[in-house]
Amino acid sequence: MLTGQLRPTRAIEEKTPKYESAGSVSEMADLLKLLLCVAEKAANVARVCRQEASLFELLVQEKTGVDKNKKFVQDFKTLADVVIQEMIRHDVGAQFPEMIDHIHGEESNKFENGLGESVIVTVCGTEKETAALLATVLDGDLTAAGLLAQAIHQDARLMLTDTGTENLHIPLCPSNLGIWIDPIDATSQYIKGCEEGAEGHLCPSGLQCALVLIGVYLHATGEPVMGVINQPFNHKHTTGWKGKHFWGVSYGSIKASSVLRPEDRRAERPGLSVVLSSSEKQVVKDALGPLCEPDRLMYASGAGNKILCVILGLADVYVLSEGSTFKWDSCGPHALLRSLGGGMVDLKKCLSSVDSEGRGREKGELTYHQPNANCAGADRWANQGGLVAYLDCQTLQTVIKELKGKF
Ligand code: 2IP
Ligand code: CA
Repeated sequence: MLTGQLRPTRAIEEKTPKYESAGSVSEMADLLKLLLCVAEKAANVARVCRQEASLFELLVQEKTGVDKNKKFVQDFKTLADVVIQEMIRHDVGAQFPEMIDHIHGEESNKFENGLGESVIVTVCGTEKETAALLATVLDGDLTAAGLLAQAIHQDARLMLTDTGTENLHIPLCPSNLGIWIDPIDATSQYIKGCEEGAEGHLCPSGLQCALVLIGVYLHATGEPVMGVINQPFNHKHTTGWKGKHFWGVSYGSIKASSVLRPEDRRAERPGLSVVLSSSEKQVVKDALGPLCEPDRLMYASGAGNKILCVILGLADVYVLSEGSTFKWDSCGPHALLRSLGGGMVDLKKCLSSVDSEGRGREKGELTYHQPNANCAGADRWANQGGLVAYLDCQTLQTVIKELKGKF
């Protein structure tokens, strides 16, 4: 069974907004539990795709020459992503029908097979029907389709029993919420499948970087209020890979999380630890390097993985100067950061709103409800101005002050 350090709190204080519309406050605890269960089922699908030979072959297959033309237009890894996303949409929609039109993800569920036929990949009423549908985009591979359908049709509610979320009371109504899903973040690390990292340490690359990310936001303001992260490959057991999950809730003064806020080590370690993408600009590396303790300017794969490093205190801050992440990458982990008193800002906005001391009124927290104007496709939902993920406002200020005017 998966574990997480549970620290659910349920203070509903004066600053907490009033309940938004009719319904039961325990609905939100039910939603969180469901999201934890579907994320666990998603993690299981991700593990099954690597464990079962017939799926694994498809996953790592490099299609070349004639074979490439004969096979499906999209890759199996895209299909695995789509299947997981649709499974989450299906399971959440079954329990919360009012949310079904507001569940968004990275992938489109429209698939083309080698015959040029368009197929909408979805979860059907029965395992048999889903297997038949998947076979049409898997070039008639009934074994692979059957294995996937079996994993998809497991009862999510049985996946996790004790989530520690039962006593949460959050005055929100599901019909006022939207969901962002990243079925598997750091897909390239998932495909490569290197077994490198150790639990409790920052993982620069490898299977541990692959994460299932689910975030819930308010339609009205775009504020992230609930986040679930599932790490399908947390550590290896004699019986195979075991996962781990993390959750957080932040709404007004209600803050609850499965993670304990990391201790403030600034007194004993005055320098910072910063995690960046290996493709980060040299000017950013040069600016942040001198702020760091020796060897604490670090690089890691996966946007979600880097934010998780901040959540767990393995890095003080994650800085990204490019618009290469999307709402589905950041929404869930952002809610977790907020549940611990931190946050995630748009780097460009933050830089333009502060003075040379890094002080300013508007931090520019990322929001999740509005697409970028004049953009098409995935770019509509890019975090265009880059981002900074932090737990401590002082750290954010230090970083922003250093980067101001540098690029
Ligand atoms: C990717 C993935 C990449 C990340 C990129 C994300 O998502 O997390 O690793 O780049 O920003 O969009 P980097 O590792 O350089 O931070 P996906 O794997 O889902 O495409
Ligand atoms: Ca991603």
